[in-house]
Amino acid sequence: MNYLKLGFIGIAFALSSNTSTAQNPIITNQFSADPSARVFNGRVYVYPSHDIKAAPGRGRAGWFVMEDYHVFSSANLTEWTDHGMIVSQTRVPWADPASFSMWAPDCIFRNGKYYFYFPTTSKPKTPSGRGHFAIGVAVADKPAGPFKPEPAPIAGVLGIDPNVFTDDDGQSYLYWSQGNVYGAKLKANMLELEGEVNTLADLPTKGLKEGPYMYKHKGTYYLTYPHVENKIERLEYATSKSPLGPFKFTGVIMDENPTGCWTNHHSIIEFKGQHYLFYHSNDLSPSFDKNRSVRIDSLFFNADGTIKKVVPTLRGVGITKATAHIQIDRYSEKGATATVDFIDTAHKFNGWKSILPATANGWIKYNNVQFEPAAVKSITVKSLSNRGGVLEVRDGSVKGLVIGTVKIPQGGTWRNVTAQIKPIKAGIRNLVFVARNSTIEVDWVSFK
Ligand code: FUB
Repeated sequence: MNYLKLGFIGIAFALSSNTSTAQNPIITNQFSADPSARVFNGRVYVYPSHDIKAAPGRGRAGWFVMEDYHVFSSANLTEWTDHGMIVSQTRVPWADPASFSMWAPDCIFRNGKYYFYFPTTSKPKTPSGRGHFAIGVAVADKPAGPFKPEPAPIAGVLGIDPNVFTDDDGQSYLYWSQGNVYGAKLKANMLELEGEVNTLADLPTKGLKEGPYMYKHKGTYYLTYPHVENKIERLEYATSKSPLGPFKFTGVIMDENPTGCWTNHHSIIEFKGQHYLFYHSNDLSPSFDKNRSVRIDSLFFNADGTIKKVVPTLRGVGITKATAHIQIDRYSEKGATATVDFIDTAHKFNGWKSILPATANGWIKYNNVQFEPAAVKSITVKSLSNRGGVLEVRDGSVKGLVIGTVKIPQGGTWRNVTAQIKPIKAGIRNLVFVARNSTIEVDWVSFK
């Protein structure tokens, strides 16, 4: 990919808060990409890039357009709070304020402060000149800011996609990319390089590599990175016994995105004993892959230290409360004739619906729904059915016990239909939804 050197940026204020429940993608109020996930104070914070649509005077049509960053957090990986904009291209002293090139960031806690690293285009040195990608730092006392950008970018670093890793001995490292992948020690102040820049050796030489993310697991250093082995990026990893290599190519974490989204960019965390891969696809913009959306799926290490390939899902991760609006279009499994579409193709941020035909394999399954000890007595389904139908809710499998039968009246408009259900024991259940009589469209279901 020929990344243009555009310019830009800004600061950080925690603005309005906005919490919503989501599966994949996890952020549905805006486009988001390049997620850097971190665990701070028992919560997961995600620092993504923020794609927007180009408009006259706002970025370049057909390319990445990115003017600021938001931060999001969650205690359970399903309910996400948007803490608002934290850094913008107009508030970084050294950045070109009109370059719309605030690409993949990272954030790390050190010395009692939160250091937010971001690439953007520097101000051109002459009126007719061009800036270049540099990496800046903004510092905060809290993970959601306010962040104050440093007056100048990190000296000696040209490139994109910063990632910071602190080893067990307290030494921090900065990784970034620009054709190759680079790594260097950081001084304790986290704002300057200490010593030389290393080109990380023994990675694939053919095809773009970018977005490095260092992860240490059981004494091994995993340099993980997107790489174009074929036509678009896939996520790979190389391992070493040292944070600056040499590395040995070890495997693929995630294959190329089936939607054709050209980029992928990721991070890995361990949270409450489980590893997670944060990555992106283009769920909310299927026909333009520079308007992306962040996803999460579980990641597992094999006993020999290799990583099991992660298969992208819509269900994503986490337990969904029975009383939430359960978006069954983010399914765990489905029969061949069940489909998913946008509720309103002109307004994709309104989300998706499931379309369940009354055929043998028109079912959809949604796993890991938490029913609390206080018994739920009814289910409400936001649905429509042009010819009228019956929605069966089954426990566990397509042939499982029917726990609810909801008569969906004939009509082409969405309505909330409530029906009594059989008693359900407290615990985590997998639910299957089956249409009878005719096709039923479902926006969400919820128990009460
Ligand atoms: O988001 C802009 C660029 O696309 C990132 O910096 C790359 O890693 C790729 O995801």
